[in-house]
Amino acid sequence: MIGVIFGPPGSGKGTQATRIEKELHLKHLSTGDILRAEVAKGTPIGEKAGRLMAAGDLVPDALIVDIVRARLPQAETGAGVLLDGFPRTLAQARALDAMLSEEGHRVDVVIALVVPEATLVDRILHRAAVEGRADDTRQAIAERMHEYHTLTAAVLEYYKGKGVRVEEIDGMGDIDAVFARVKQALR
Ligand code: B4P
Repeated sequence: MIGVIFGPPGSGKGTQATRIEKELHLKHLSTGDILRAEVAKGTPIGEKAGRLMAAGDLVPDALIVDIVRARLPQAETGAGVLLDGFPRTLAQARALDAMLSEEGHRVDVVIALVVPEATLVDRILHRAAVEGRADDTRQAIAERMHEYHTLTAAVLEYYKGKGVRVEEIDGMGDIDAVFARVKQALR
């Protein structure tokens, strides 16, 4: 099973994906986590990505696609994979389809978390106070929202147009309440 967890910044993709991995045993593959690990290690990828991420910009498609291509086969050996934060552009979605179709696979389901923008900003600012993530500043948040609307939102329409099962989930309420809805949709 290949799933995608989708939504705007701060919608709880990473939060829910962690729960899904633990309880439903889908391997969680988060491009955001991978990039932050590269930044922390100070690799050439991290140096390039870190500047863009801190400004709230997406990193280049080619770099992200290489990262996913290198990790997907290993992730696919278990019960299934849950992609978190990828694909974030139409080019990434097409590249993912090409990668999967080489092995006779496809995206089976997209879980799309729906949360109003004011709540997204509140959540991210709350995280900023707790974790101090470089891209959780007001300016970077505004840029991340802009990138989401101009580049990422279209990915959902792309999957709907291809007839992939898209489950739009109310992402409001506490983490357990959202997870209960996600589980129901994945059943
Ligand atoms: P991500 O790591 O994907 O970050 P995100 O969209 O902000 O996070 P997410 O939606 O997972 O929110 P979370 O669960 O943490 O990307 C970061 C950056 O990496 C991007 O801006 C980009 O630069 C780069 N990048 C990553 N993938 C890329 C790609 N494919 N192409 C190009 N660039 C890419 O939740 C947020 C907060 O809300 C947390 O503090 C959480 O505790 C809280 N929260 C969650 N659910 C809640 C709930 N129900 N109630 C209250 N709070 C909740």
